[in-house]
Amino acid sequence: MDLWYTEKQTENMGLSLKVKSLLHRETTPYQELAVLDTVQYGRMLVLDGMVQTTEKDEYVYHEMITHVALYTHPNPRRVAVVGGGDGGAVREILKHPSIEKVVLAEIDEAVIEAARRYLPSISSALDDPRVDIMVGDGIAHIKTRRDAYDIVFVDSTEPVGAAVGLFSRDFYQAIHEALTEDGILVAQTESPYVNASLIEKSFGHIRSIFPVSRLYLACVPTYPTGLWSFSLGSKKYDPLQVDFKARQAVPTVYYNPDVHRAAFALPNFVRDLIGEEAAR
Ligand code: AG3
Repeated sequence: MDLWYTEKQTENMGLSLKVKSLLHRETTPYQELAVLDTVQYGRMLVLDGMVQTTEKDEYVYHEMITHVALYTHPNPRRVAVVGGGDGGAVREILKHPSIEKVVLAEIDEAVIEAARRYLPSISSALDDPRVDIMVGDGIAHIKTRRDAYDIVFVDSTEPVGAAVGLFSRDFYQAIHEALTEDGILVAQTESPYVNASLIEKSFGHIRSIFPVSRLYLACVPTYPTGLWSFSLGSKKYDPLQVDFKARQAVPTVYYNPDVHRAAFALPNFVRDLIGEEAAR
């Protein structure tokens, strides 16, 4: 008998994956958590019915949410990840030799535990001595910091439940204050096909706060529509002016300097979304 899991991504569209087994399921204080073993993508973390990451395609999202800013900043030493309890972003960040401290602010301890137990290839770096795990409200944590981080990554779930505040102007402003004078913010901002208004709003907030703001894209097979956006706000450095020759390459599966540059090439409908007046 075949077992299938379907994420109903919108009212009219879904992603269906053939399931080998259900490894874990629990209701945490924040959400419903499940780990499924799928034929196509290996083990997969699902929160409130939404696919967060899979063993086989996680590298795209985790490399792209991290390395773009990590290469844009000439010497990233102290960084924070808000959300990201699976540890994938932390693993990528620690590939950069300049990193001294990564603070992971995850609200739901059960996500960290499930990742440690069922997704070791993603969570392996959580035990690194440079990582400080802070289980609690990332917004509250960021609001207590001043001039503390070179980069803040917002590796959130969709804007529902506890994550709504992670897309607000207020939070981006607090990140601006928690960053050093040449700091950078990167936030995952969903699909331009089905979350256009979220991108418009979130990117608009970031643009109104940071002197340099850029939207970039990556192809994540298991997320709704497969096309995913990231919003970057920077106090000083422009991600389009990176001197890659001055930097050592880190081992990656998706990211490289050409992909870095190409990720900022936006289709016209995405340009329109963020009101970018570029030559056509
Ligand atoms: N965060 C973004 C996942 C959004 C997926 N949405 C969905 N499946 N409807 C992923 C966190 C990984 N560290």
